Amino acid sequence: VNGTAGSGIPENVPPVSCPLADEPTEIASNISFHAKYSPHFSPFKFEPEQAYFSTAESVRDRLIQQWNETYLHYHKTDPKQTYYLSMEYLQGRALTNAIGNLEIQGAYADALNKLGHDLEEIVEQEKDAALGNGGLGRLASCFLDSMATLNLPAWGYGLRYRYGLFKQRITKDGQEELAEDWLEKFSPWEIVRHDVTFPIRFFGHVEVHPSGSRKWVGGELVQALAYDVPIPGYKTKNTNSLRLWEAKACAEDFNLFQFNDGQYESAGQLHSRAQQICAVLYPGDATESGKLLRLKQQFFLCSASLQDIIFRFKERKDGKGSWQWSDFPSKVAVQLNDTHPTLAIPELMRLLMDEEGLGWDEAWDVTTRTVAYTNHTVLPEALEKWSQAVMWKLLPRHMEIIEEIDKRFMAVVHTSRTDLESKLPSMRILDNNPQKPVVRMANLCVVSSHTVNGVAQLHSDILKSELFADYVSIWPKKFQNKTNGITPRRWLRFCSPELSSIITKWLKTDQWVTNLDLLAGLCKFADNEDLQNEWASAKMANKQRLAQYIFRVTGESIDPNSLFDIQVKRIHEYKRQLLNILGVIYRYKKLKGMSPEERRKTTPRTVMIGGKAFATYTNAKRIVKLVNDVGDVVNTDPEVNDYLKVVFVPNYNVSAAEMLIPGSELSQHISTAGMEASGTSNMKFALNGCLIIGTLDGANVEIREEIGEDNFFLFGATADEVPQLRKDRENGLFKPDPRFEEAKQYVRSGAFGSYDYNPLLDSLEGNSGYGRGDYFLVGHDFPSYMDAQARVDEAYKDRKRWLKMSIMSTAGSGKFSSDRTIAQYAKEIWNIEECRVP
Ligand code: GPQ
Repeated sequence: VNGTAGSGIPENVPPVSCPLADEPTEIASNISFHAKYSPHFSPFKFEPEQAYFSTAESVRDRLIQQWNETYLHYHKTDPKQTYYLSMEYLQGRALTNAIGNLEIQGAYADALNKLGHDLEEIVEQEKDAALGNGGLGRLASCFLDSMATLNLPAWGYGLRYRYGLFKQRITKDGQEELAEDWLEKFSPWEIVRHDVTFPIRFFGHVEVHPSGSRKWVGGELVQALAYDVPIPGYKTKNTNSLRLWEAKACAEDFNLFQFNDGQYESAGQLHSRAQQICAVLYPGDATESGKLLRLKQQFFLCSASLQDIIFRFKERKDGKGSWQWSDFPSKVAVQLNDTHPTLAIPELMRLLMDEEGLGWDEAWDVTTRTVAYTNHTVLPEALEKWSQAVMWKLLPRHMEIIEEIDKRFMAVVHTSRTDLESKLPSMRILDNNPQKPVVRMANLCVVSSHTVNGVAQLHSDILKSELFADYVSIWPKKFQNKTNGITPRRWLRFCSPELSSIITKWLKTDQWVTNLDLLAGLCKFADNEDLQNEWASAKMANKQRLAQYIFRVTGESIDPNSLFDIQVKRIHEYKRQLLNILGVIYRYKKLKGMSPEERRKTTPRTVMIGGKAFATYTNAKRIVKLVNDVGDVVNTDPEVNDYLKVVFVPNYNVSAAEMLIPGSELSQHISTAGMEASGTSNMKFALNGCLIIGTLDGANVEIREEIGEDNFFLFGATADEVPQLRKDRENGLFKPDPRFEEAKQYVRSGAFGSYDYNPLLDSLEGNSGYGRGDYFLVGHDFPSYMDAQARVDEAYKDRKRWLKMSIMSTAGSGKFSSDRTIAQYAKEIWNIEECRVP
């Protein structure tokens, strides 16, 4: 097991002593050992790239040691374990995080100096592992960090995409997408487990035996092969795993006869088909083949992970007396990260019934006591629905099982809840609309999970009162809230060492890194002049570092004395980057109309906007283009550019966030109320002493409660007002603010170039309908947004007041540690406990 002594290696062979010294000289020899004997590059070259890979391999030696100890300890103790199933992980870089968590940062920096390198430069060599799109994927990665730090026996399961999230390049036409080759060289953070493989079936048919038992046979088989990524906890030996599956064809699938006959393509057909499965994160689903591939990916993750989970359940029980399937839920918790891994439900049912011989009732009892589901959105277009026809073709046995679950659910309502009969058509799992029969994955999750949770209080309330309201009366205790969180290690301790030292100094402890509530201790110093000065100088250092970064990636010089105002997140109409840029446009127009004297009285600002637009999302791409066009005009306008700069930050990713967030002073979280389930960057910004301008949406509500309403720039409609505002609009009752009209008109006039922005602006006009009639209420919220921005400008002029607000933001961020979130999942959903490696 894991190649560890004590699990297969004969006792009389002494274990290899691993060179895990803490002295910089010894670390330097270990790094140079790897440079010499890990055969990735030609010898005699030790440039930053080689230095990075050898350093990573040297750190990995330590991780493997801890990892094996963790594995053995869990094996011995046999606690209940959690398996987190997610189609996405946004891990970012691993080196700084690993040496930070192991507390060997200083020694490694010294060692690299001895070798003629600089740690800060070396860490920049690493490519981001971007196996996710945005918030949901980054949340999964923060959760892994907290699970290890809290010594919880908990694993992540995901897919090893060959190409992660695309790389964004900005051209004169706007966003261009390029393949992101994170494995171009190789990743030192993954270890292939050649002994961990499972067969995965697609297509085929169901065979019925005379006994009545059913079996899925035929079709095509591919192998799932495990790659493990170590997840070290902070200041603990516990090192968990993120297991990523890769798809491989079986050797016998290669048709040597055809190949030797010169038919090269058909000879390797099954191989290339297997490779497609993990080729890219989120294959475009505009075509039928794209949809089928995405469904294959989801099933591949679920089937491989569940076969592995069942294998381990049986394995660790071996030799420890008898075990029963009914024990499974007391040893295994499976968490579904949104509906993407829903197929885990029918797959677990299938494995239990068809492979292990359980009856329906027993299998259903085990499944429903094992699986829990997290919902991350209420946007109707993001609720997954799979065509029944496609499902019957790809997964015939699973469709039988889903039909049976649906039938039994209906029977329960028919017999015991006649009051809900009229709701049944929308509550059912199958939507048998003859035009387009589909499976509603969220409904399948709600019916089959023991717990369903939302990701912020407001979102969880909306789930209970709207999306899942009809189910609440059947299972009132099933629904919970787990407000999201972020790891304070990556998002403060490591990305802002300057601010971290100040916090440690004033709190007289560094315990806040694992007990974030201690930050509240800063409140009583918020007015203290010494703290304020130290705080300001750390912020300034971070702003300068950010300014250099912006210069490097855009060529634009920005002034660290201006207010740094940042909005970075996926580009989406509901997140309203358009509201931001229209506000900027209005500000620009006013500045242009001012006398030089008046301009000097304004608060100089640098507005940074960054984020990726989904490749086929036209309006999102238009927004990216507009921000760039506005930047081109404003930044080259000598009348104005001392007072306003607009920068589009290209290729926003985890590493860019680690640079942007510490250098921010104001950040925008301005979604239409009720539409952002939680948001998590809002928490990262607040933790770093950045003030928020925002709506009462998602976790903003709780952030404002924690840091105090005086320290939050609030504007906009509330979630309860939104439906009525949309109705008013349909009834022609909306009266636009003249400032809003002026901003739009300015764009239409061609002030920002000849690109046709009319279709984008038209989405803000009219009276009704999604994408028309200003569904996202940009026009409604514009005046209150501009008023809030005016309050920001005023507050920034008062340095003392601003610094106090900044300190209060950090001080009030304790609740938003993912350690708190994960401790709640562990206790209230998974029922697992700490299992600390001695
Ligand atoms: N989210 Cl359903 C994603 O990033 N991707 C998705 O597919 C779905 C949700 C986000 C959501 O929009 C944010 O409000 C949350 O903060 C985030 O998930 C994590 O819960």
